[in-house]
Amino acid sequence: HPETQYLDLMRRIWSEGSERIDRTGIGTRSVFGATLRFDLAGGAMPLITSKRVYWKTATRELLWFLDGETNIRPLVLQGVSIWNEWPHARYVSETGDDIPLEDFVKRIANDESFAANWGDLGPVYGKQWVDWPTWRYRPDGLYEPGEGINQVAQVVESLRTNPGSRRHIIEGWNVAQLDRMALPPCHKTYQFHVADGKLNGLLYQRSCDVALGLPFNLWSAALLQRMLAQQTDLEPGEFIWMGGDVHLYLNHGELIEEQLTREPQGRPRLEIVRRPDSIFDYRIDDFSVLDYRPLGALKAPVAV
Ligand code: UFP
Repeated sequence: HPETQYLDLMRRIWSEGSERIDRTGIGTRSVFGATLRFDLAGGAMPLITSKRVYWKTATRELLWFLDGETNIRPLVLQGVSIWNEWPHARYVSETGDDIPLEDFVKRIANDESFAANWGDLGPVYGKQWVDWPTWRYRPDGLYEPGEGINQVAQVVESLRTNPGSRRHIIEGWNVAQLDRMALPPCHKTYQFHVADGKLNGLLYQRSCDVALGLPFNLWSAALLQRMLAQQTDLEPGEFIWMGGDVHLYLNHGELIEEQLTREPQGRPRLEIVRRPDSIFDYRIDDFSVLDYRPLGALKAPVAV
């Protein structure tokens, strides 16, 4: 079963990873460099079944990236809470107002100008993917903003017109803007490859929380690949995931020990029920997951 790769990686890190203090202070066991491969033929998806993964949440996040959004408000309004901790932490530390997370999120939902001030994550994925900032010289020697670059649109175009290219890349790692991002991109580089009428995809993830992050990251990357394949009239091929610092947090032990007793459950498939006119026109209802009968959800605290 393809998911065995995920469980084996988890097991190996938990038993052999080097223990180290990380940025969050929680501590991790970590290995450096790991690869997972999944065949997406026939609608197969790397959707973890040994616990329930909220693939609709991950899908809403991906659609939010494609909208060029970097403010958590549109996610909050859809009940997606995955990015809430970061703006909350910034608000508390910058204002000294010790408002509970739940109340902060309510305020983001109900107060548009509060959300504009405090809900933004900086120029994270959405900004870089579809509006990578550029600058140009003016005749007087000063800079002015140039037109943003839509990398996603460019990749769709290059897949269509120049499939053999080795430059089908979507990059999140804008070195000049890292210091303004709530979190520098983890799933930072996507590369696509066309061979034999199939679209292959590769994600390089510099830092990976295997228990909580990776199930989402696998789903989202494979979903993006499926959407691109549909838009470019290619069959989905192989999806390859490569991780740099691949780790488990020491406070995720209970989740890990439980998940490692479990077996993968069946082969979920994704059907895209509509073919939108562009990569930017997908909606949550376009995606239907079949044969997904996971074991129960497993909860653990996210490291901020
Ligand atoms: N992380 C993921 N996947 C993501 C995401 C974050 O695994 O999509 F946004 C985890 C990796 C790491 C932490 O544990 O979040 C980021 O911390 P750092 O920037 O110090 O690597």
